[in-house]
Amino acid sequence: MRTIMHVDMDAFFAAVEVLDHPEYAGKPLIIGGRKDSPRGVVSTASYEARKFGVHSAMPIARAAILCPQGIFVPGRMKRYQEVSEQIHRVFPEFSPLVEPLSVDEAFLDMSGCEHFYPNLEAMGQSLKRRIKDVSGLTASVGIAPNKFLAKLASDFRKPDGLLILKAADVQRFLNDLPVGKLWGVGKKSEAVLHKHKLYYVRDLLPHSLPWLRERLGSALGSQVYHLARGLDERPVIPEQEAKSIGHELTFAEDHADFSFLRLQLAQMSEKVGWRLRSQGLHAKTVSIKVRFADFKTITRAQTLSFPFNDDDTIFREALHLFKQVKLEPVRLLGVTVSNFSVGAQMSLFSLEQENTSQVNEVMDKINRHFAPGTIRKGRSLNSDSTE
Ligand code: TTP
Ligand code: MG
Repeated sequence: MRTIMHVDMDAFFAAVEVLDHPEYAGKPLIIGGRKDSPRGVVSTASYEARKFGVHSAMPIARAAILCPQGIFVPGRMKRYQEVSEQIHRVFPEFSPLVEPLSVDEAFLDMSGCEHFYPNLEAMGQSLKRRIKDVSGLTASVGIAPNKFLAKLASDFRKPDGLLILKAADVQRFLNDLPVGKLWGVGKKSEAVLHKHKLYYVRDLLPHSLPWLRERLGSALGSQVYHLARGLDERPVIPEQEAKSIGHELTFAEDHADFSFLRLQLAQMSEKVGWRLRSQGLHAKTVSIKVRFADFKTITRAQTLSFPFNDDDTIFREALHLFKQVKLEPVRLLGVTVSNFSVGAQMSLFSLEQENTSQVNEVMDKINRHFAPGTIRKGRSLNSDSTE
C-alpha cells in the first residue's frame, strides 16, 4: 500500500498579496485586474471574495458586479513565482519522489517514510508547518493510498485543511462524490452519466466494467470504473527537465493589426529570454504559435546553427516566422524556445553578439534588482517603434 501526499496552497496568489499587504487580511480580494479593466479575468480570489460567488477564470467585470466592495489587484507573477519556488524547495525535504503539478501544488510519494512520524496526521502537520515557516502561507494537505484520493482529500477541508483518507474509509468517502469529480469526467461524459441517472459515485457501483466502457469509451469507462472504487495505480513522476520555455497570450478580442501583434511578440520574446538566461540555458530553436479567430492553430519553428539566449535573436526569429504567416485575426500568440544547451562557447559568437549579451546582462541585473520590466527595449514599449 502506498502513502501519497498531495499539497495545494490556499488561494495562492491572493494569499501572497495578503502576506505583502497585511491590510488586505480578511477582505474580499480579487487578483487579475483592476475593477474597471474590461478585459481581465480573475486568476484567483480570497476565500472572503469566494462567498460572493467570485472564482478563477471569471471575467473581472462580472466579479465587480458580484462583489463591488472587493479589492481588485492586477497580480505580480514574478512575486508568485518566487514564493512558488520557496514552497517547491520544501518538498524534497520530505520525499525524494516529488511530482510538481503547478505553481502551488505537488504530489509527494511518502511510501516508506511513514516511520519518521508518529502517525500520518503528524506527517501532514509537519509539511504544513514547514511551508508556513518558509513562506508565511497556509497549505491544504491530503494523504491517501493513491494520487486521485490524495488530491480529493487535500481539497476537501480547504483552506488550511488536512485530511487523511485510510483505505477502510475510502468507499464511504467516495460514495457521496458527484461523478463530475472523477478524473477524466468532463462536461460531456458527465452528461452521458446523468442521462442514465448516475449522479454520485455510489450510483456507478452497480454497473459493470463493460457497461461503463460501452457508454464512455474503453479508456474512460475503465478509468471511471476503477476510480469509483478508489483504485488508481498512477505513479508519482518526479520533475522532468524542462524541454522548452514559452509564453503565450490569449487576447480578449481578435487582432489583425500587425504592429500590435509585433509588439506582443517583442514583449513575449523578452520574457522568454529572461527565463532562459535566469536558468543559465541557451536554446537553438525558436517557435511561434498562432491561433486564429476560427481556432485554427498553427506552429512554425526555426532552428539556428548557434545557441542563443538573447531577446534580440528570439524576437528576430519569431518575427521572421510570423511574417510568413498569412495575416488573419489572431486570438492567441505564443513564443517558445527549445533545443537547450547549458552555457555557450563565446568564441563562436561574433563581437556583435557579445555586445548584445552584455546589454542583456545589464538589463537583467537592473530588472532583478528592481521590478521585472523596469527596463525594457524600445520596441516592446509601443507599437510605433521600429524593428
Ligand atoms: P489553484 O490552486 O487552483 O487555486 P488557489 O490556490 O487560488 O485556491 P485554492 O485554495 O482553491 O487552491 O490555483 C493556484 C493559482 O494559480 C491561483 O492562486 C491563481 C492561479 N490560477 C490562475 O491564474 N487561473 C486559474 O484559472 C486558476 C484555476 C488558477
Ligand atoms: Mg491552490
